[in-house]
Amino acid sequence: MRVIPESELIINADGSVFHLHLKPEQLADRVVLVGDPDRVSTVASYFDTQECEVSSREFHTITGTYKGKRITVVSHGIGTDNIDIVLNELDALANIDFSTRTVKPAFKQLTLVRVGTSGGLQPFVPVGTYVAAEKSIGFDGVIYFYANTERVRDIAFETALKEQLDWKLSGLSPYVVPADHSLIEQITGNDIIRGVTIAANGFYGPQGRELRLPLADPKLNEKIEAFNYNGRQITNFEMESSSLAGLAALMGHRAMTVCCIIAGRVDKNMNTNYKGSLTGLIETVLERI
Ligand code: R1P
Repeated sequence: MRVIPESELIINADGSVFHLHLKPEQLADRVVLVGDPDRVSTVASYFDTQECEVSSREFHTITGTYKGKRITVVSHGIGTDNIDIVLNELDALANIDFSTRTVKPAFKQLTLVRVGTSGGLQPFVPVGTYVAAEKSIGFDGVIYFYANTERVRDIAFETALKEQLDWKLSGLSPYVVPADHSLIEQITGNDIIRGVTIAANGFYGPQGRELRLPLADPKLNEKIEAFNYNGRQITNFEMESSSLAGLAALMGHRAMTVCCIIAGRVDKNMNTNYKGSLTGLIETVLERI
């Protein structure tokens, strides 16, 4: 059996995993992911009991129970590259024996729901709407570093996307990954729209925001808004859903992202006072996870 070297799976002196600083016994099977470390305390404020709280860099974790369900809430910071760290370390906590550094014989499946904020790209997802990423489009490249991504990607959707967007940004090839279907069914009621979410690899240029630097393709957002593949339109921009859906699917975990729309990118409006609508989404996810 392969023993994973110390440089590949880094375990701290206290027996915790490198970045998250969590120990295997501190992780629940149900995981709520949020970007902002402060939002972890907001989620945990709904817990009936709290068993541990750990902070390391942007990764803030609380494990506790909500109506008898053991749940871990962890912050991942911003960006798909952070999701690579969080997903690999959560998976290691669940599926690697830290004492022998070998993969455990029985696979433990995690259920991972990211609750985020997002910019809307269509009139039917105004500020205040909740949108689940039934499919995620990755402008990042995280999953390309792993083998056999074809088995989790929607290649036909990718082809339509590159054609309709007349994709010309050199060195980048957007990928498309569906979220876990059973989890979408479980979490998404009539109060959550099923959408197609772009996970951009930046907040400004990669989402078509022009401050001082001109954009390589100034028409890209217009083309994104006009995109239509078998009746599916692109609903929103955020920055993590693609690598979350992709890595979780490759690993065998159930994962999805659901976001509260806090900015209307078409109408150019913004709700800076979005915390109320976000707590509504947090409560919904805690009930349904
Ligand atoms: C950018 O401001 C951040 O907000 C969105 C983006 O995905 C990115 O992480 O989500 P969160 O509110 O979950 O962090």
